[in-house]
Amino acid sequence: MLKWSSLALGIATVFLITNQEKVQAIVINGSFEDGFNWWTTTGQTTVEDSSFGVEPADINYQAVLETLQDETGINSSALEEFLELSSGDLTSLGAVEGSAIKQTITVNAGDVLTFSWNFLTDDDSGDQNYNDFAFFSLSNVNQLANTYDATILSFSDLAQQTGYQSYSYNFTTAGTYTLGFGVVDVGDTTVNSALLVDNVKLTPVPEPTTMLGILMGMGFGYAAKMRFSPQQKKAKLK
Ligand SMILES: [Ca+2]
Ligand SMILES: [Ca+2]
Ligand SMILES: [Ca+2]
Repeated sequence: MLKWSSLALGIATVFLITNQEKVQAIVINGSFEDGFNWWTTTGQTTVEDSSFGVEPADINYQAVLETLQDETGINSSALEEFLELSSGDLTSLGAVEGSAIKQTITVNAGDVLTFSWNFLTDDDSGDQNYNDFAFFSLSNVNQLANTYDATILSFSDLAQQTGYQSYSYNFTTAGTYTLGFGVVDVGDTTVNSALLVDNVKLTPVPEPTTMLGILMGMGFGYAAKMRFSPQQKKAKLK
């Protein structure tokens, strides 16, 4: 009886503290099985199954972002604005136009973002002036691959690919972020490249506050024991 009440108090304390401090860190529809619901898109973006010529990394569908074959694409300055980047983050890298998707996420320090990606290109000229690239963004641009990395033959409409790869990112600072994925034409607006994205996930990691909660819970439990122990002894004697 006594032990259970101490335990319940401890658990309640942990629950209260973790609930106050932690946010629910989640990417909704991160596998694109529900189209682009919960995502915002710009440029040429589609959700494709294996008939695209590449097997999705997770279940039946994957996001496909392309750099557009015509010259009416989303220019890089507009992409910077869309992804809430600083002016010049993409244009300074030679990016001319492209496509992107984004979702707002709220994370705790220690949460881990993981996703699968595959970069495809028709631009296998080996010319660094037209070195299209794919990236993901939080508050800055993180390049995933460029045309030199796409060394595997692709059976889609695009000639070369990197193949699906996994990426993992650890958040060191809690907060609300704009998570973006993009692909850009570099140097000119021609010769298509694509970024395939699938299985975007956030894995929560216990915070130090959880440990504090457990320790405080243990403290309360101990205090309760000290207070009620004599009464229990008395009850036992009766
Ligand atoms: Ca999927
Ligand atoms: Ca283009
Ligand atoms: Ca290009």
